[in-house]
Amino acid sequence: GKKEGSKLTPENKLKKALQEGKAVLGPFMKLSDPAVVEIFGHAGFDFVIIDLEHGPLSIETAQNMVRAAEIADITPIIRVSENDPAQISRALDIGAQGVQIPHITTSTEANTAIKAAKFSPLGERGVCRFVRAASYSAMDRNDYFSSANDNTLVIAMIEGTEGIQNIDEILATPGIDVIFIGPYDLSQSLGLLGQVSHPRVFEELERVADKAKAQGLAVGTFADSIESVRKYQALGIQFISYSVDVGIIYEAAVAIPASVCTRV
Ligand code: 3PY
Ligand code: MG
Repeated sequence: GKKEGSKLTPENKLKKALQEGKAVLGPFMKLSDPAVVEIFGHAGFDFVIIDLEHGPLSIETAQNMVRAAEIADITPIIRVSENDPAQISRALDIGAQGVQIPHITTSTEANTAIKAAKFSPLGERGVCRFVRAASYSAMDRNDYFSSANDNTLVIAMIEGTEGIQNIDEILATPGIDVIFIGPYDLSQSLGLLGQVSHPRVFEELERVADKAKAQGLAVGTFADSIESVRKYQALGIQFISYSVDVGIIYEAAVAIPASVCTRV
Protein backbone atom coordinates (compact mmCIF):
# COMPACT_ATOMS: atom_id res chain seq x y z
CA GLY A 1 0.00 0.00 0.00
CA LYS A 2 0.90 3.65 -0.34
CA LYS A 3 3.12 4.86 2.49
CA GLU A 4 2.24 7.77 4.77
CA GLY A 5 5.38 9.68 3.80
CA SER A 6 4.34 10.02 0.19
CA LYS A 7 1.31 12.03 1.25
CA LEU A 8 3.13 14.40 3.55
CA THR A 9 3.97 17.87 2.38
CA PRO A 10 6.99 19.17 4.23
CA GLU A 11 6.81 22.41 6.17
CA ASN A 12 9.69 24.78 5.54
CA LYS A 13 11.17 25.17 9.03
CA LEU A 14 13.60 27.82 7.86
CA LYS A 15 10.85 30.00 6.43
CA LYS A 16 8.93 29.67 9.70
CA ALA A 17 12.00 30.60 11.77
CA LEU A 18 12.52 33.70 9.63
CA GLN A 19 8.88 34.71 9.98
CA GLU A 20 9.27 34.35 13.76
CA GLY A 21 12.19 36.76 13.64
CA LYS A 22 14.81 34.15 14.54
CA ALA A 23 18.45 34.26 13.47
CA VAL A 24 19.55 31.43 11.18
CA LEU A 25 22.98 30.27 10.09
CA GLY A 26 24.36 28.04 7.35
CA PRO A 27 27.35 27.57 5.07
CA PHE A 28 27.69 27.64 1.30
CA MET A 29 28.54 24.16 0.00
CA LYS A 30 31.03 23.41 -2.73
CA LEU A 31 32.06 19.88 -1.76
CA SER A 32 30.16 17.06 -3.42
CA ASP A 33 29.99 14.49 -0.62
CA PRO A 34 26.51 14.43 0.96
CA ALA A 35 28.26 13.47 4.22
CA VAL A 36 29.48 17.05 4.53
CA VAL A 37 25.86 18.27 4.44
CA GLU A 38 24.99 15.76 7.19
CA ILE A 39 27.92 16.99 9.29
CA PHE A 40 26.65 20.58 9.15
CA GLY A 41 23.18 19.34 10.07
CA HIS A 42 24.48 17.39 13.06
CA ALA A 43 26.62 20.39 14.05
CA GLY A 44 23.47 22.48 14.54
CA PHE A 45 23.40 24.76 11.50
CA ASP A 46 19.96 25.72 10.15
CA PHE A 47 20.53 25.53 6.40
CA VAL A 48 23.05 24.78 3.68
CA ILE A 49 23.31 26.70 0.41
CA ILE A 50 24.32 24.24 -2.29
CA ASP A 51 26.26 26.45 -4.67
CA LEU A 52 25.73 26.03 -8.40
CA GLU A 53 27.14 29.49 -9.19
CA HIS A 54 30.70 29.05 -7.95
CA GLY A 55 32.37 25.65 -7.87
CA PRO A 56 31.95 22.33 -9.64
CA LEU A 57 28.64 20.95 -8.33
CA SER A 58 26.15 19.46 -10.76
CA ILE A 59 22.38 19.27 -10.38
CA GLU A 60 22.60 15.49 -9.96
CA THR A 61 25.07 15.84 -7.09
CA ALA A 62 22.89 18.57 -5.62
CA GLN A 63 19.96 16.14 -5.51
CA ASN A 64 21.93 13.74 -3.30
CA MET A 65 22.98 16.63 -1.10
CA VAL A 66 19.31 17.62 -0.72
CA ARG A 67 18.56 14.04 0.41
CA ALA A 68 21.36 14.27 2.97
CA ALA A 69 19.97 17.57 4.25
CA GLU A 70 16.58 15.98 4.85
CA ILE A 71 18.18 13.09 6.75
CA ALA A 72 20.15 15.46 8.97
CA ASP A 73 17.26 17.92 9.43
CA ILE A 74 18.91 20.95 7.88
CA THR A 75 17.16 23.05 5.22
CA PRO A 76 18.57 22.69 1.69
CA ILE A 77 18.77 25.84 -0.43
CA ILE A 78 20.24 25.99 -3.91
CA ARG A 79 22.02 29.00 -5.32
CA VAL A 80 21.55 28.90 -9.07
CA SER A 81 24.29 30.23 -11.32
CA GLU A 82 22.08 32.89 -12.87
CA ASN A 83 18.52 34.16 -12.94
CA ASP A 84 17.34 31.45 -15.31
CA PRO A 85 13.79 30.00 -14.97
CA ALA A 86 14.98 26.58 -16.20
CA GLN A 87 17.63 26.39 -13.49
CA ILE A 88 15.28 27.64 -10.79
CA SER A 89 12.67 25.00 -11.57
CA ARG A 90 15.27 22.21 -11.70
CA ALA A 91 16.58 23.25 -8.28
CA LEU A 92 13.09 23.12 -6.82
CA ASP A 93 12.15 19.91 -8.65
CA ILE A 94 14.96 18.00 -6.93
CA GLY A 95 13.62 19.12 -3.55
CA ALA A 96 15.46 22.29 -2.57
CA GLN A 97 13.30 24.25 -0.12
CA GLY A 98 14.63 27.55 -1.29
CA VAL A 99 16.33 29.15 -4.25
CA GLN A 100 18.90 31.89 -4.04
CA ILE A 101 19.25 34.01 -7.18
CA PRO A 102 22.46 35.99 -7.73
CA HIS A 103 22.85 39.48 -9.20
CA ILE A 104 19.31 40.85 -9.10
CA THR A 105 19.44 44.40 -10.44
CA THR A 106 15.86 45.40 -11.32
CA SER A 107 12.28 44.61 -10.32
CA THR A 108 11.81 42.96 -13.73
CA GLU A 109 14.58 40.52 -12.86
CA ALA A 110 13.16 39.95 -9.38
CA ASN A 111 9.80 39.23 -10.97
CA THR A 112 11.34 36.74 -13.42
CA ALA A 113 12.84 34.83 -10.47
CA ILE A 114 9.59 34.78 -8.50
CA LYS A 115 7.53 33.68 -11.50
CA ALA A 116 10.00 30.81 -12.03
CA ALA A 117 9.84 29.74 -8.37
CA LYS A 118 6.04 29.70 -7.97
CA PHE A 119 3.21 27.86 -9.67
CA SER A 120 0.01 29.62 -10.70
CA PRO A 121 -1.58 31.85 -9.42
CA LEU A 122 1.65 33.36 -8.03
CA GLY A 123 3.84 32.52 -11.00
CA GLU A 124 4.44 30.26 -13.93
CA ARG A 125 6.90 27.67 -12.65
CA GLY A 126 7.27 24.81 -15.12
CA VAL A 127 4.87 22.07 -14.09
CA CYS A 128 6.02 18.51 -13.58
CA ARG A 129 4.90 16.31 -10.72
CA PHE A 130 7.11 13.37 -11.70
CA VAL A 131 9.99 14.83 -9.73
CA ARG A 132 11.54 14.23 -6.33
CA ALA A 133 9.80 17.30 -4.81
CA ALA A 134 6.42 15.68 -5.56
CA SER A 135 7.56 12.24 -4.35
CA TYR A 136 7.76 11.22 -8.02
CA SER A 137 3.95 11.58 -8.41
CA ALA A 138 3.06 9.77 -5.15
CA MET A 139 2.02 13.09 -3.63
CA ASP A 140 -1.44 14.44 -4.35
CA ARG A 141 -0.95 16.96 -7.15
CA ASN A 142 -3.00 19.75 -5.59
CA ASP A 143 -1.19 19.27 -2.28
CA TYR A 144 2.08 19.49 -4.13
CA PHE A 145 1.32 22.69 -6.02
CA SER A 146 -0.07 24.51 -3.02
CA SER A 147 2.55 23.34 -0.53
CA ALA A 148 5.32 24.21 -2.97
CA ASN A 149 3.91 27.73 -3.34
CA ASP A 150 3.55 28.13 0.44
CA ASN A 151 6.91 26.68 1.36
CA THR A 152 9.41 27.68 -1.30
CA LEU A 153 11.72 30.35 -0.03
CA VAL A 154 12.92 32.95 -2.55
CA ILE A 155 16.19 34.66 -1.73
CA ALA A 156 17.12 37.58 -3.99
CA MET A 157 20.74 38.67 -4.00
CA ILE A 158 21.67 42.33 -4.28
CA GLU A 159 25.35 42.52 -5.08
CA GLY A 160 26.04 45.63 -7.07
CA THR A 161 25.44 49.35 -7.42
CA GLU A 162 22.68 48.83 -10.01
CA GLY A 163 20.67 46.66 -7.62
CA ILE A 164 21.21 49.25 -4.89
CA GLN A 165 20.02 52.08 -7.14
CA ASN A 166 16.87 50.10 -7.91
CA ILE A 167 16.40 48.76 -4.40
CA ASP A 168 13.00 50.39 -3.78
CA GLU A 169 11.38 48.81 -6.85
CA ILE A 170 13.04 45.46 -6.11
CA LEU A 171 11.74 45.51 -2.53
CA ALA A 172 8.25 46.30 -3.84
CA THR A 173 8.18 43.08 -5.91
CA PRO A 174 5.82 40.67 -4.14
CA GLY A 175 7.14 37.19 -3.40
CA ILE A 176 10.67 37.83 -2.15
CA ASP A 177 11.30 36.27 1.28
CA VAL A 178 14.91 37.29 1.88
CA ILE A 179 17.02 40.14 0.48
CA PHE A 180 20.57 38.85 0.57
CA ILE A 181 23.46 41.28 0.15
CA GLY A 182 26.52 39.68 -1.46
CA PRO A 183 29.42 41.60 0.09
CA TYR A 184 32.10 40.24 -2.23
CA ASP A 185 30.48 41.21 -5.50
CA LEU A 186 29.29 44.42 -3.88
CA SER A 187 32.86 45.30 -2.89
CA GLN A 188 33.96 44.84 -6.51
CA SER A 189 31.07 46.92 -7.80
CA LEU A 190 32.09 49.76 -5.46
CA GLY A 191 35.68 49.63 -6.72
CA LEU A 192 36.89 47.98 -3.51
CA LEU A 193 37.51 44.43 -4.71
CA GLY A 194 37.49 41.96 -1.83
CA GLN A 195 37.40 44.63 0.90
CA VAL A 196 34.20 43.31 2.44
CA SER A 197 34.86 45.08 5.75
CA HIS A 198 35.47 48.48 4.13
CA PRO A 199 33.23 51.19 5.65
CA ARG A 200 31.75 51.99 2.20
CA VAL A 201 30.69 48.37 1.69
CA PHE A 202 29.27 48.24 5.20
CA GLU A 203 27.41 51.53 4.68
CA GLU A 204 25.67 50.25 1.52
CA LEU A 205 24.90 46.93 3.20
CA GLU A 206 23.34 48.72 6.15
CA ARG A 207 21.26 50.97 3.89
CA VAL A 208 19.85 48.00 1.94
CA ALA A 209 19.25 46.06 5.16
CA ASP A 210 17.34 48.96 6.75
CA LYS A 211 15.16 49.44 3.67
CA ALA A 212 14.39 45.74 3.39
CA LYS A 213 13.51 45.49 7.08
CA ALA A 214 11.23 48.52 6.75
CA GLN A 215 9.35 46.58 4.04
CA GLY A 216 9.02 43.58 6.38
CA LEU A 217 11.53 41.43 4.50
CA ALA A 218 14.13 39.25 6.15
CA VAL A 219 17.70 40.26 5.39
CA GLY A 220 20.64 38.01 4.68
CA THR A 221 24.32 38.29 4.01
CA PHE A 222 27.59 36.38 3.96
CA ALA A 223 30.12 36.36 6.79
CA ASP A 224 33.44 34.60 6.94
CA SER A 225 34.34 35.42 10.52
CA ILE A 226 32.47 35.21 13.81
CA GLU A 227 33.25 38.90 14.32
CA SER A 228 31.36 39.81 11.16
CA VAL A 229 28.46 37.55 12.13
CA ARG A 230 28.09 39.61 15.31
CA LYS A 231 28.39 42.89 13.40
CA TYR A 232 25.70 41.85 10.90
CA GLN A 233 23.38 40.48 13.57
CA ALA A 234 23.63 43.84 15.34
CA LEU A 235 22.10 45.33 12.16
CA GLY A 236 19.15 42.96 12.46
CA ILE A 237 20.39 40.64 9.73
CA GLN A 238 18.65 37.34 10.39
CA PHE A 239 19.87 35.06 7.64
CA ILE A 240 23.63 34.65 7.76
CA SER A 241 25.50 32.36 5.48
CA TYR A 242 28.52 31.54 7.55
CA SER A 243 31.44 30.89 5.27
CA VAL A 244 31.90 27.96 2.93
CA ASP A 245 32.47 24.25 3.63
CA VAL A 246 35.97 24.34 2.10
CA GLY A 247 36.93 27.50 4.01
CA ILE A 248 35.71 26.07 7.32
CA ILE A 249 37.76 22.91 6.72
CA TYR A 250 40.80 24.94 5.69
CA GLU A 251 40.66 27.11 8.81
CA ALA A 252 40.34 24.10 11.10
CA ALA A 253 43.13 22.31 9.22
CA VAL A 254 45.62 25.16 9.10
CA ALA A 255 45.37 25.71 12.84
CA ILE A 256 46.64 22.19 13.58
CA PRO A 257 50.20 22.17 12.16
CA ALA A 258 50.49 25.80 13.25
CA SER A 259 49.86 24.83 16.88
CA VAL A 260 52.09 21.76 17.02
CA CYS A 261 55.85 21.89 17.69
CA THR A 262 58.02 21.46 14.61
CA ARG A 263 60.73 19.67 16.67
CA VAL A 264 60.41 16.88 19.22
C1 3PY B 1 29.07 37.58 -2.66
O1 3PY B 1 29.48 38.04 -1.58
O2 3PY B 1 29.23 38.16 -3.74
C2 3PY B 1 28.37 36.31 -2.70
O3 3PY B 1 27.88 35.91 -3.72
C3 3PY B 1 28.24 35.46 -1.49
O4 3PY B 1 28.13 36.06 -0.37
MG1 MG C 1 28.28 37.03 -5.38
